[in-house]
Amino acid sequence: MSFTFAGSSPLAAYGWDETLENEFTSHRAAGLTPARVAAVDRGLCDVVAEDGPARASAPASSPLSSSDSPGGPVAAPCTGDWAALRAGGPGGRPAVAALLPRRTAIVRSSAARDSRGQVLAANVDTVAIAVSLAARPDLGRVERLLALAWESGARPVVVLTKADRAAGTAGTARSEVAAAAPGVDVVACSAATGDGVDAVRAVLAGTVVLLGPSGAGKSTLGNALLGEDVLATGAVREADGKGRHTTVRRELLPLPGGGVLIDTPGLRGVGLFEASQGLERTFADIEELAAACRFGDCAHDTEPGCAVLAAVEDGTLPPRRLVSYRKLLRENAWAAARTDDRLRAERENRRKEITRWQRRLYRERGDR
Ligand SMILES: Nc1nc2c(ncn2[C@@H]2O[C@H](COP(=O)(O)OP(=O)(O)O)[C@@H](O)[C@H]2O)c(=O)[nH]1
Ligand SMILES: [Mg+2]
Ligand SMILES: [Zn+2]
Repeated sequence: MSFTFAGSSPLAAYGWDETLENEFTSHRAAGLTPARVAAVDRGLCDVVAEDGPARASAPASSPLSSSDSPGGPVAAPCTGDWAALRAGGPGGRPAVAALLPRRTAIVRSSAARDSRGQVLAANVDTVAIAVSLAARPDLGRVERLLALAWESGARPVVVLTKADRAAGTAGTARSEVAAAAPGVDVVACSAATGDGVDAVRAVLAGTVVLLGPSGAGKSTLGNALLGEDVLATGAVREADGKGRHTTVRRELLPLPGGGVLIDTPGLRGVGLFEASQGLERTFADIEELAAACRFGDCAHDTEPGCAVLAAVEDGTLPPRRLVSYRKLLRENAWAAARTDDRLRAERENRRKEITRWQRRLYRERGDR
């Protein structure tokens, strides 16, 4: 293999660049080849390799824990990862031998009862949060997804979908969403009529992931951006019958004007996972106000001289937003405490193991 110039790599359309090529040097030397992971299910993953799409075997999917180094040997591949493939793995398939370090990772708290994070997608540059204008926007969900997006290291944008169904409420919805998303581009479009799709295109860069609830119009917008109907949409799903929405399949496709699109199935609950910085960005307006509170540890509750409460009172800060901020902070702290408990338990187990090992060692010495 001799794709030493990244621009000439067949993976360039999938985001392969010079920096990645450099990071891959030792893998090349070891006879491995790069591939981007499109979807993962049950120990196998769909990848796009230099010679085209392939199905590769992957290490058992253990969710990434906070203590694992991202991209380290224990991390299971996820959509968007750059993998190093070894030819002729189990079953004659290529095998994922290593992952390149993740530039960004969208992590939510896993549905499982353990306290680990689950990586939804890796190496994402833009998180497009889809909000349907056909209903009243769920601002709390927007804020939750914004926190997840900011925390990942990617840049969030909000896409208001189905503008053709907004029925005169688009303006209100738009300003409400904008107030819930300070510093974030908010763009309205209709994939049905094509209105605003160019404006959406203009705020997307690099690898883009579409996030939002099922039915928000993500796949339909994805098809509009791709210029062809390749993603299964709601209508298709209904015709297909049940089951499709239960898959965790994610698609990764090159966009015509450059960049890569990752479509995701609707996410039911998205729990925050170690998202303190993401919350700070999401609620930058409140954080800024808080700097002017009389007390440094003001909880913006009943304290005198609270600048946040003053802003609520004079109408500059919607009370809903303060409630949402508190709720998400609490949830994040709770998840962090769970993680701490787990780490403590792991440390304790390790300590016990070492003690056992030492006892055995002493016993063996004593036997001699
Ligand atoms: N009127 C209208 N309907 C849309 C638009 N975009 C999507 N839909 C419909 O909304 C439903 C859900 O769309 P889909 O793209 O599958 O949503 P997803 O679950 O977020 O991927 C489908 O019936 C689409 O036809 C739009 O711009 N206008
Ligand atoms: Mg969809
Ligand atoms: Zn305060």
